[in-house]
Amino acid sequence: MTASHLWWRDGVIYQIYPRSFMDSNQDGFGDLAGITSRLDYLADLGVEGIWLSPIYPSPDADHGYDISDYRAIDARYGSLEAFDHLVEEAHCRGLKIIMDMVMNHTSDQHAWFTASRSSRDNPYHDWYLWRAPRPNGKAPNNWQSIFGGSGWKFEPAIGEYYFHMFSEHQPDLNWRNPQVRQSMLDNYRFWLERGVDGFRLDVFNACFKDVNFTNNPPKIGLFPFDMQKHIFDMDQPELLPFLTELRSLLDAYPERYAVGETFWGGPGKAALYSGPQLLHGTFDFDFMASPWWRPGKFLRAIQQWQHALAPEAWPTWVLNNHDTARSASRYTRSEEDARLKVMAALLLTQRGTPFVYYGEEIGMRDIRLKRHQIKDPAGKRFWPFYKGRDAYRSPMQWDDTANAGFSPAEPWLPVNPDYPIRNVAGQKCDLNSLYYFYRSLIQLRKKYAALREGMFLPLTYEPRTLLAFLRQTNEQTILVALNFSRRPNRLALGGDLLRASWKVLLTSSQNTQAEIHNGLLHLAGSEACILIQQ
Ligand code: TEU
Repeated sequence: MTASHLWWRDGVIYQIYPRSFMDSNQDGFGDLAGITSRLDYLADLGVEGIWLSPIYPSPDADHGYDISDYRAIDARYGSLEAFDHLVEEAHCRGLKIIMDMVMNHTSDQHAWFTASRSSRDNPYHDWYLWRAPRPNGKAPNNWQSIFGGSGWKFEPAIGEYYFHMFSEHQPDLNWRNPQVRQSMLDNYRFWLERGVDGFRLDVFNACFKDVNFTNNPPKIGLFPFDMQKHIFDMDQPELLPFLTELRSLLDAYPERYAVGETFWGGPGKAALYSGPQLLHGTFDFDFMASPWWRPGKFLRAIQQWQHALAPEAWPTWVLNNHDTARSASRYTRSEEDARLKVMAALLLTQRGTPFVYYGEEIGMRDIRLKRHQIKDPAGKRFWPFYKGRDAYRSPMQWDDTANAGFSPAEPWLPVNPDYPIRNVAGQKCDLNSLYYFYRSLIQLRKKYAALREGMFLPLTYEPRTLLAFLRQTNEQTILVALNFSRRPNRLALGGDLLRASWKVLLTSSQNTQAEIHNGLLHLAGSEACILIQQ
C-alpha cells in the first residue's frame, strides 16, 4: 500500500456479529478461532477492516452490549490469547481490527456497578446516575428507556433510582465523574496496546446527561421514547471535549480509527461529531433507513449527508447492521438478487467508507422466528409488536452442509432455511453471483481513485426509476447508472458526456444493454452499470 493509502478511508469495513460468524469449538456459538479461520475469505473479498460486535464478558442482557469486564474476552468467544492470535493473523493479511466500545452503560454485573449499588457511601456510587425519588416516591424525571418504560429503576436497599437508557441491566455511567472518563480512556489504551486498530463507539452521544436532570419536553410520536424531544438525556456540550481527548489518545498511535454510532438523530447530528479533532467518522442511518425502493430517497439521503458534513470530514455508508432488517429483506421478497446488486453498486461507489454487514455480500435474508425462539430481550418484551433483532443475526451461510457449515452443533439461532441455495461456496462457483459482484465492486474501488475520492455529481434529479451520477477526479471520470426499474431504461447524455467515449467497467446484468445510441445509455431491467470515460 502507498503511504497515501489509509485503510479506514480508502478501504471497505466488514462488520462481524461474532456469535453468528463461524463456530470452531462445536458449541453452536461463533467464536474468535472461527473468525480467524475465515480471514482468508475476508481478505479475498477485499475488505480492509473488520469490526467485531462486542466480545467482552457479558451476561448477555443485550447480547454483549452489556459489558461486565472491558479488558477480557468472553469465554464463549475464546481468550485474550485467541484474540491476540486473531489480530496477528489479520495483520498478516493486511486486515485491521475494530473493537466495539460501549461507553454509555455497563452491565449491571460489572464490578463498578456492584460496588455502586452496594451503598451510597461506596466510592463507586457516583460512577452511575443515582437520584432520590420525587417527594411522591416516583421516578426522578420523565426520561425513558428505549427498550420500554421509564428509564429509572428503584433500588430499595439504597433508597434511590438509577438511570438506564437501554435495559435495566445496562445502567448508564456518570460521565461527569472524572474517574469514569479516565477509566474508559484506560480501557481504550489497553486495547490499543494490544494492537487493535480502531473502535466503533456504541451510542456515544448519549454519554453525558443534563446536569440538572431536566424533564424532556413532549412531542408527537409512536412509542414513549419517541414521544419526547431528547434534549436533556443526550448530546450535551461536554461530549465534544471528551471526543477531542479520545482523538488525541488515538492519534498517539499510527493509523488508528474511531467511528461513532450516532444515537437518535439524522445527518445534521452525526456531522457534529466527526472531523480532524473529533471522530474519524460517524454513522448516518438515513441512507439505511430509506424504507422504499425509490432512487429519489437514496439520492436525497446521499446529498443531505454530504451537505451536513464539513469539507474535511469523511462520510460513512451503511445499508445493514445488527439492529435493522437486512436490506435483502427490505427490498426483495423472493430469492432474486437483481435489486441487491443495484444496492451494492450504490453503496460501494460512494465517496466515503462503506460498511458491509456479514452475509450482505451473499444476500442473506432475515429469518422467521416463533415466539419461543426469540433471544433478543427487546423482542421478548415487545412481542408481537416488535419481534426484536434476532431475524438479522442468524448464522453465516458458508455452504450447503448441515447448519450451513457454521457449526456441526445446533446453532444459537436458527440458520435461514434457504441456505442450501444461498451460501458462500455456491456463490463462489457462480461468476454471476451477488458475492462476485461485491468482490468486483471492491476491486474497482481499489483500482480507480475516482471511486474513492472523486467528486459526486448527480446526473439525475428527482429520479423516479434511474439514479445516475459521476465520480470524478482531475484524471478520471466514472459514470454509475442504476436502474431501479425491472424494465429497460435509458439515460440521456448531453454535452461533454455525449462526446466522450465510454467503456463498461462492470455491469450486473447478463443481458446488458449498456450501450450508447443517439445520446442515450440503454440499461436492461434492474441493471447496475459502471462506465469509465476513455
Ligand atoms: O444501538 C443503539 C440503537 O439505536 C438501538 O438500540 C436501536 O434503537 C434499537 O436496535 C432499535 O431496535 C446500539 C447497539 O447497536 C445495539 O445493538 C444495542 O442494543 C444498544 O446500542 C445498546 O448498547
